[in-house]
Formats: sequence, C-alpha cells, structure tokens
Amino acid sequence: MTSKLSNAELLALYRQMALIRRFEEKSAELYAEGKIGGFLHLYIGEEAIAVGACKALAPDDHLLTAYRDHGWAIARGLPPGPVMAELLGKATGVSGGKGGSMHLASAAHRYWGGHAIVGGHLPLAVGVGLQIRYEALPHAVLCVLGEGTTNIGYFHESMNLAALWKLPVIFLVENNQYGMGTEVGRASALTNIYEKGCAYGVENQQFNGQDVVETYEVMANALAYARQEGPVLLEAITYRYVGHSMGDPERYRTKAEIEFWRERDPLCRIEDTMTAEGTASFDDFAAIQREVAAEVDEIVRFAEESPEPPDAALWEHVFVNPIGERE
Ligand SMILES: Cc1ncc(C[n+]2csc(CCOP(=O)(O)OP(=O)(O)O)c2C)c(N)n1
Repeated sequence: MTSKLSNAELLALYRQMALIRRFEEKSAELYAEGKIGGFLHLYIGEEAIAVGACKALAPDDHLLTAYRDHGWAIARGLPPGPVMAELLGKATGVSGGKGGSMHLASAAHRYWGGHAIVGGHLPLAVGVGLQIRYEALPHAVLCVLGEGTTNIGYFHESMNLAALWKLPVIFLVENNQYGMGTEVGRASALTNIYEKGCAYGVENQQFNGQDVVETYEVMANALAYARQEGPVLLEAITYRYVGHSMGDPERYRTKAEIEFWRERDPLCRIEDTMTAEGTASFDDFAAIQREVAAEVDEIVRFAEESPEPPDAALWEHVFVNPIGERE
C-alpha cells in the first residue's frame, strides 16, 4: 500500500470504515430485537469500497446504489443518525421513515438511492449521465452494483447506451463472490466481471476492494477518465462476512472461506501497514474504535427516541397522475 494520502487522511478513512462496521453491527442487533422491519442487507467486510470511492467523488458528482446501501450513505456524508432513524422507520429518517433500509436517499448529497430491484438503478444512472453530457456539465455518476447484477438485461442495455453516448458513468461492481446463495461461477459465464466491459468497448479494470487506498486511487483515475472520455467498468474484489440479508442460513459456504477473507480485512490492512511503518500505534486504533462505539450509541439513541411519522405522512410524496383521474 503506497499512497499519496497523508497519515491524517488514512486515519480518517480508517475511522469511517470503523464507523460503518459498528453501525452495521448495531443494525443487526436492532433487527434481532424486532426494531427494524423488512429486509436488512449488511455491508460488513466491504467497507473499503464505499469509503475509498467516496473520497474520490466531488460534491457535485452523483451516486446510485442497490439495497446494500447503509455504508454508501454514510461514506457519502449523509448524517448517520438520520440514516439509522430511516432503518427504524422514524420521521427523522433521511427518507422520512417511509423508505427503510433499501431506500436511503438525499438530494442534497446527490445520492439517488438505495434501489431494491436488482439492476433497476442502472438505466437511471445512464439517464443522469445523459443529462450531464446534454448540458455539458463537468460531473460524473457512480453507479454501484453487485456481480450478480451483471447477468441482468439492464446491465447490458445500460453499458451499451453509456458507451454509445460516451456518458460519464462509472459502473462499480462489488464482486463479493455471491448473489444471495449463488457463487459467481454458477451464474456468470465470465467470472472476471470487468471483462464484460470489452463487449461494449468500455474501459475496464479489476482491483482489490479490501484496500481502501487502492480503491481511492482507482476511482480517482476512473473519474478523471469518465469526465473526459466516457464510461468505465470497475470490479472490486471483496467479500461479505455476514449473510446476504438477515436470516440467511449460509449453507452455501464454509467457515474456512469466511476466515480466509477475514484475514484480508480492510481495517486490519490499515492497522498492519501503519503500525509497521510506525505512522500509528495500536493504541491510536483502539482510541478510534472507542470513539466510534460511543458515536454509534448516540446514533442509536437519536433514532430510538425519534417519533414515528404522523398518519398524515401517508398522503405525502405520493405521485398522482391527474390525467388518469375520473370525475
Ligand atoms: C429484478 C430482481 N430479481 C431478483 C431479486 C432478488 N434478489 C435480491 S438481491 C439478489 C442478488 C443480487 O446479487 P448481487 O448483484 O451480486 O448483489 P449483492 O447482494 O451480492 O450485493 C437477488 C437475486 C430482486 N431484488 N430484483
């Protein structure tokens, strides 16, 4: 891990990853207590991708993700208290408590969700990219998806149009090895997902998604290319330590496999490198972990003490087509 980032920047990236991990661990507890409804997909193990990628994004760039979105929301700068409140369905949630875990969004952060339909957000990302080119704006779009999503029609339609119109869209595949319980090689003809870019003449690259610095550097280069030239397909090699969603019996993999990946943990990677270089000590990391634990306790308190949305909120933000209305 060689880097142009300062020690302070590296520690800030570590802190963000630690915050996301703690946030996710607490979410699992709250889910088990019945305080979070619906589905809950955790990001534990994959934190370096969101944190490294969001460091490279400019404030005016756009971000769209699938349902494994808590880490992305926090890395993009959405306040974690209202993110947790959204998971609990509270009025203070980022989506007013009406979206829940899979529908985090914030126009102020140009974070357009949080999408539950596999691949559904890819054409939307292309639409945002088209607007940017149409208005000759300097921005880019980051569209995050799982490797399973690259087998869906939307992926191919989106890659085709993004390439044809040279849109500033980065398709970032988080290859965590499984789509629900299906291992990548059992569902995809190509297991090097980045090679799918070749079919559309799209620039492509694979990288180590467990390395936050590498992620940042790859993203920074891809963004510069996308703004000038056109789309990029990136594949981050990663792993989720926990089930696809809560209640996944995980019969499709072994404990040894999980252990193999835990040894490549993105937080430990920074700890090991910085302590070996003498730029930080294990005490420094322990202090950050304590701070983050206290911060997440406060986040949970805020969310739990927040009110439910009022009944009248049922009638807000509902799209009605007046042309279709009958007398
Ligand atoms: C159109 C559609 N088909 C099926 C599902 C059910 N489903 C939810 S997640 C998922 C697996 C997606 O895997 P991947 O894209 O690799 O993302 P990951 O969960 O690994 O982050 C499936 C099939 C869905 N939500 N939408």
